[in-house]
Amino acid sequence: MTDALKIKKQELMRFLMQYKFAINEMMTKVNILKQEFTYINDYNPIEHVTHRVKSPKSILMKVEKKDLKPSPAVIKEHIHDIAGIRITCSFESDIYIIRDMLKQQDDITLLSEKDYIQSPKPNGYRSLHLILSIPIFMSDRTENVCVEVQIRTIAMDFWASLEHKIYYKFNKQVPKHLNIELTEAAEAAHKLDQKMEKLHREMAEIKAEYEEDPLEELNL
Ligand code: 0O2
Repeated sequence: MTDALKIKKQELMRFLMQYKFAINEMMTKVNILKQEFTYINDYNPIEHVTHRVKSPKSILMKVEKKDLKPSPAVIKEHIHDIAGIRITCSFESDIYIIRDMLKQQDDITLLSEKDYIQSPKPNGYRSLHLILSIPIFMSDRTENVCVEVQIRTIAMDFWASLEHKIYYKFNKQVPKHLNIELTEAAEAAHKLDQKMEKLHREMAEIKAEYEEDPLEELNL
């Protein structure tokens, strides 16, 4: 490797490092919220959390697609999903609870929000996407770093994972009949989410009534 290439590689690694640190910061925040919420409310709204830093290859593909100059400053300004966190919740209402808890933190700035739950994509894709900015304190400077947070239910995640696999299996040219079936499957997943949400509400009501007067249940 030539010296010039070595320097480029070092620059790239340092550039990507800030996204890794941003994910670490966000993961700490999400874990604290999860533990404290569970303690107070006696249930855990988060099923699981995954994260990734976009690979240099995917970043460069996006640079090309968006016709950007491949410089760190330009990439940082225009590509906001280099650091990505996916939070999978039990119920649809939990998604907005998590969103609000993140939004209210002093060091988090909400840059944009796309609600594909209220307005699903034509193929049926549902998820809440937030672009957040958080400060990362490095050895010689503070960087505000973007993190894309996708929040969805287990059913939305199940559908999106399979759809993603099918999409790439067919090299992004999915046969029409499969697309129609996938959209129908997204609707089925949505109905399941609605049913689960209803059950969740009913259970909360029963629990609240019982907590008001536990003896009433025993007819004492
Ligand atoms: P990966 O590998 O998940 O990162 P952008 O290109 O990000 O500037 P865009 O396309 O408007 O702008 O972003 P949007 O709509 O917020 O969606 C970006 C991400 O959402 C995707 O990332 C997917 O993770 C997810 N997503 C969006 N639409 C779909 C869909 O129809 N099906 C599935 N399975 N996932 C979807 P990437 O970059 O495509 O890939």
